Parts: sequence; structure tokens; C-alpha cells
Amino acid sequence: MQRFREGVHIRTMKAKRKVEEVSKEDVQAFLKKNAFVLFTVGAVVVGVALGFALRPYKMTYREVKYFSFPGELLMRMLQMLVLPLLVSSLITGMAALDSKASGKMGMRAVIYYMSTTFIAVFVGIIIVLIIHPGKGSKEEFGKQQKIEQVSPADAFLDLIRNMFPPNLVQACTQQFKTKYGKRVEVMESTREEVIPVPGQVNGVNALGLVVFSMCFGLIIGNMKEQGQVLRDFFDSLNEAIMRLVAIIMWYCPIGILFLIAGKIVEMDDLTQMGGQLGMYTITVIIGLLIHGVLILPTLYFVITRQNPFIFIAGLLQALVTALGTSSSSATLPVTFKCLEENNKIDKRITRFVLPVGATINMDGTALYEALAAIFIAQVNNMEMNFGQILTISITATAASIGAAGIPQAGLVTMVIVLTSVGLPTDDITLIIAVDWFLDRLRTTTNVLGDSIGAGIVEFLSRQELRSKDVEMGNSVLEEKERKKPYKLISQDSDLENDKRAHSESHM
Ligand code: 7O9
Repeated sequence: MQRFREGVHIRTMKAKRKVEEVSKEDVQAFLKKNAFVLFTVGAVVVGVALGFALRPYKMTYREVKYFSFPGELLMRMLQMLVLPLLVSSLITGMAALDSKASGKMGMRAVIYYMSTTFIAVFVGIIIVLIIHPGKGSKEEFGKQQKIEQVSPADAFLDLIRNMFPPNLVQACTQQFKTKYGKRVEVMESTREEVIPVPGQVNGVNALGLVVFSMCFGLIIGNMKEQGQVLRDFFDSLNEAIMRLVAIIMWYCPIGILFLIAGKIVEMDDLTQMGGQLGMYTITVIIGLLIHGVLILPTLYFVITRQNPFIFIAGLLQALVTALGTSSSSATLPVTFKCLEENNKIDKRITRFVLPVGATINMDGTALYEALAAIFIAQVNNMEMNFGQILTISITATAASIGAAGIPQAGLVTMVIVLTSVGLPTDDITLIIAVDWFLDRLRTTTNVLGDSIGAGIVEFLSRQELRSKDVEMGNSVLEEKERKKPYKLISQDSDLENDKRAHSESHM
């Protein structure tokens, strides 16, 4: 008995010491990590301040371009990594799972994408109907330009065509886009007919690469020993790219600073902005905030029972990068790093969910397009009935899903949403003045939606992940883990695990 008590005493002392050790290291690591996040957030603040401070100097266009050069470099570096990262992560992500597990996970991801996009559209519509920013007339706006007409049918076919690129190398640089030609028919009377002809535009065909990589990964995952070389190759490629990401992330604060400062120096005078456009901007901001700060975190909490704001704190770097670059594809490398390293999301999940999310899940964009369409109706004093609002919500959802597959999507998808309910497409030019700004906020919402999706899918797929671990004989530890209730491994629970492992090892 005495010896037993001593044993217990020694054990607790050891455990305590262990806890202290870990917490000291943890605090240091925490500070180091947070210092970096502080840098990045500080870069936004300094960028905004510097931008406004330089505005009175009225730089020429050329000078502004020179000034934002360090920002341009960041964009180029991030984009450089997107292609190999997308391909290698999707292939290894699919290869690591058998078709049953990936089917289930894919189902969960798709259900999450669809439902959050629909919720986003719903929020946008409700907010714009409540605030009604489009009071007054169109005369308040300045000049209006013509917008090129697009055929929704051709855009849809282009989307499907882009899913199957005939040339993989070309798919890395170009997308298919239907152009229009004239054909003269000489019969009794000469007739001229406009016909669709094949054409290409510059831009990564993300959809085609995603489809190919997923199929390829699934195949080599089922190839047993014969596929091992390829699996190892892409796994190694992915690891190498992630190490490059870690290096480039050091440059992020400076790049973001100049991207933001440059944009602020470049922007038009805000005081000339009409009241309607100002109200419109505020409406979009409120809509995006409700979706990003209220709805998505609530959804995360309801499903996983974890604190969503701790999760979001781990993502800060990615969110700031999205704000700076206004491109969720360029942010993809940083999103990967944040989720895997700060939030400890399983690599098999991020590799599989994030690239697909960046390509088809755009909550912010869906919210924006629906809201903008109704705003344009309001400016034209057109009342939308329920059927039209339903049409807008469906087309806005579809537009956000298909955006990456539709060439020059930005304007084109907006045109499609407007034409679906007979709104004047030229009115898009009314809101173009603030688009650069709202694009940044939408992109941040998009990245947040993708990341929270990864967290939720991981939680829902924990069983499959674990049984896969056991099957592969990954580690004995995982076998033990199975008995414990699931826990997101955050800083504290790491400690918990340590403690538990420690005491278990003495039992
Ligand atoms: C916003 F998978 C990737 F990473 F390789 C990938 C590459 C390219 C994913 C997507 C794309 C792509 O082309 N995306 C795309 C997105 C193309 C056109 C329009 C949009 C919509 O962009 C958003 C918006 O404007 O609302 C936003 N800027 O999330 O990047």
C-alpha cells in the first residue's frame, strides 16, 4: 500500500513536471506562431494606413504599379505553387482512401457545399430585401457602359467541356470558351447566321485538372503495389511544395502590405460615391459578416461541439491572405498550411476537400451575386415576385459552383443571373466601381467556408479515418485513440493527450 502510494505520488509529480515542460514549450511556440500572425494582421493595418497616407500625392498609374510591385511578386509566388499543389494534393488525397471512404467523404463535402451556398444566397436575399439599398433612381449613377451579351446555354456547355480537357498541358494555361462567328447561307434569299465557334481564353482550367486528378488518384489508389511508385511520387511532390509554401509564407506580410496599400492608392475617390452605392456596399458587408461570423461558426459548433473561434483564429493568416490577394485559388497554399499546422486537420481531409472547395464552393460569391441582382432590380424600380427571387437564388448558386469552369467568370456569371430574370445587364457597370473592394471580402468568406468545411468533414469522417489507420497498421497509438471520444487536437487537448498517454503508460 505504502509503495503503491509512493508510486502514485511519483507518477503525479512526473506528470506535473511533464505538464510544466510542455506548457513552457507550448507558450514559446504559441508566441512564435502568434507573432507571425500579428505580423500579417499588422501588415493589413500598415498597408491601409500607408495607402491613405500616400493618396494625397496623386501618383500616376505607372508609379502606383511600381509601388505595388512587392505585392505583385507575392501573387506570382503563390500562384506558382497552386498548380502543382492542386494536382499533387488531390491525387494523393484520393489515393489514400478507398473508393467507399472517399465516396462517403465526397458526399459529406458536397452536401456541406450545397447547403452553405444555399444559406449564403438566402442570407444575401433577406438582407437586401430588408435594407433595400436601391431606393431612388438610376440617375444618381454616372455613365453606363455596354456589357457583352453571353448565351447561358453556351456558358453551361463550356463549363461541361472544361471538365474534360483534351490537352492536359493546355489545361494548365487555357480554358475553352465559345466565340461567335458568322455564316452566310446562300439560298433563295441570303441569310446570315451567328454560329458558335470554338475558342480559348487564358486562365487555369481548374475544373478540368480537378476532374482528372481525382480520377487519376482514385485509380492509382486501387493499383496495389503497381501504383506505389506513383503514390510515393505525388506524396513526395506534395511534401516538397508544402515546404516551399512554408518559405513563401515569410514573405506574406510584406506582400500583403503592398498589395493593400497599392490598391488603396489606386482606388477612385470615395466621397464621390453615391448614396445608393454606399448603402449597397454596406449591405454586402453585413450579409458577408452574418454568413461568416454568425452562420458558419454556428454550424461548426452545432456539428463538432468545438469552439469555432479557436478554429478561425488558426486560419487568420489564410483569411488575411485572401483579403490581400482577392483570389481564393492563390490563397490555397496558405489555407493548406493553416489547416494542417494550426488546426491539425488530417492531411487526407485537407488534400481532398480544399482543392475541390476552392474550385466549386464559393459562399461569398453566391451571396454577392444574388444580392447584386436584387439590388439592380431595386435600382430599376422593378418588383421581384417570389418566382423570380427563387430563380435568382438557383442561378446564383449554380454560378458560384460553375465559376471556375466558366471562362472570364467574373462578369459572365453575373450576366447569366441577371438575364435569367430579365434584368438589364448593362446595369452591372453601376456596381463595378466597388467590385474590387467587395471581391476581397467575398474571397475571405469563400476561404472561410472552405476551411470550416474541412473541419466539419473531418469530424464527420473520423470513424472512416480511424478504421483506415488501423487497417493500414499506421500506429498502435491510433488503435488506442479509438476508444477515446473524438477530440479536435488543439493546443490544450494536445496537453491532455500527453497527460493521458503518460499516466496510461504507467498503469
Ligand atoms: C475568389 F483549384 C485551384 F486552386 F487550382 C483553382 C484555380 C483557379 C481554383 C479556382 C480557380 C478559378 O479560376 N477560380 C475562379 C473564381 C475563376 C473565376 C471567378 C472566380 C470567382 O472568384 C471569387 C469572386 O470573384 O467572387 C473570388 N475572387 O474566391 O477567388
